[in-house]
Amino acid sequence: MKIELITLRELKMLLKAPFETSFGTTLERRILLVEVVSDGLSGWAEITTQEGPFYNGETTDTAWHIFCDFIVRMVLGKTVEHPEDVVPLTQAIRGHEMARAGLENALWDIAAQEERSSLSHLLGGTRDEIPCGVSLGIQADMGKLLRTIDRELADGYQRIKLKIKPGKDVDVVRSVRARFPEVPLMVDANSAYRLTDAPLLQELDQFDLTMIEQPLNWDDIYLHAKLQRELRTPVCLDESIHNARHAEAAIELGACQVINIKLGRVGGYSEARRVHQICRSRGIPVWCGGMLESGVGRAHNIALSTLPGFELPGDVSASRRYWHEDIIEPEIEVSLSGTIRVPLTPGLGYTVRRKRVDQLTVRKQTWHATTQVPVTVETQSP
Ligand code: OSB
Ligand code: MG
Repeated sequence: MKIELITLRELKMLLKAPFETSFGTTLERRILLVEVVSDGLSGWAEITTQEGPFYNGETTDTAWHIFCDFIVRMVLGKTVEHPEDVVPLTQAIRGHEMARAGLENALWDIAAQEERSSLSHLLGGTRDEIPCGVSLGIQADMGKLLRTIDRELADGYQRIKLKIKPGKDVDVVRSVRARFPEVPLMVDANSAYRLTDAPLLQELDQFDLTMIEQPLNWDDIYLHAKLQRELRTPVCLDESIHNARHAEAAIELGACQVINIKLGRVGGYSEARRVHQICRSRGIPVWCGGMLESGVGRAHNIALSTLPGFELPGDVSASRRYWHEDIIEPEIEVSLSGTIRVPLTPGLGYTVRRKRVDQLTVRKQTWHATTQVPVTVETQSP
C-alpha cells in the first residue's frame, strides 16, 4: 500500500442530547475524520479525541496539529506491506495515541478492501454479532434517568452503565438497583475519586455491579491495585491503559479484573490487539469502550469487538442514540436482543456519506504524495 493521498477533516456534529460525565458536558462534537487513498481505494477512520483535555491529554486541536505537522510528514508517500508497518513510522511521537490511531486504522480499512475481506475477518474476529450496552450520562433528574433506562432495556440493550461523580453516586445507584433488581449494571467514574474515598466506594459493593470503571486518577495503576483489594466489585480500567505494557502491569499488580479497550486511547489496532492478547492470556475479559464517535469510529469499534476476548457488552450502540443523522450508510442498528450484526462486505462494511460529510465539514486539508505540501485548505465558518 502506497500512502498516496491523505485528507483530514473536522466535522461539527450536534449530539441529540448533552452527555455529562464527571469531567464535563458535551453537546457539540468536533469530529476528526482521516481519509487515506492507496491503490485507488479510500480508507476511513476517526480520531477519537474529545474537545477538551479532560478525558486524556489530547484534544481536537492537538490532534489536528500533531496529525498535520508530524504524522503526515512521516508517512506520506511511504509504502507499507501491512497496516501494522505504519506504526514504526510514527513511533517517535510520544503520546498522542488518538492522532496516531487515526492513520493506522484508515490503513486497515484499505487493507481489508484489498483482500476483499471484512475488517472483522482481517483482524481475526470470530463473532458475527456483538453484544451491546449503553453508557448513560449523569442526569439532573432521577425520574428521567429511570425512564431512560426503561427505554434502553425495551430497545434490547444488555447492560446499563451509569456515569457517576461525587454526590451523584451511591444514592443514584441505589434508586436504579431498587427499580431494576436484575439488570446487569456498572458505573464509570472517569477518575473522579481518590483512594481516601474507598469507604464510599465500598458502599457500592452491595448493589451487585458487574464492575466499577476507572474510579481513581487517570494516570494511575498502583493505587487501583490498593483499591481493588478493598472492594468486592471488580475494577475495570479505561483511562489508565495506553498500551500493552500498562495492561500487563495492571493485571500483574491486581489493579483491575476487566479492561475497557478503546482503539484511540491505545494508538490503533496493532496495540489494541496486543492489549487484547495479554488480557486473553491472563483470563481478563475485555470490552470495547466508546468516545461519542460518529458512525466511522463506531464502525471500527464494531470490527474490534468481534475479537474472541470481547466477551462483555461494549459501549457500542446505535447511531440513533447519538445523532439525528449519521454520516454512514446504513446507520448502525441494534436488534431487540441487544446485538449488532457485523457487516460482511469488504473493509469497514459501511459507506461514508460523502455529501453529508461535506455539509458538516468546517475545515479540511489534503496532502498528495507528489507535492508533500497541503494542496487544498478549506475553512468554512463553523
Ligand atoms: O469513559 O467511557 C468513557 C464518552 C466520552 C469520553 C469517555 C467515555 C465516554 C462514554 C460514552 O462512556 C461511550 C459512548 O457511548 O460512546
Ligand atoms: Mg470510561
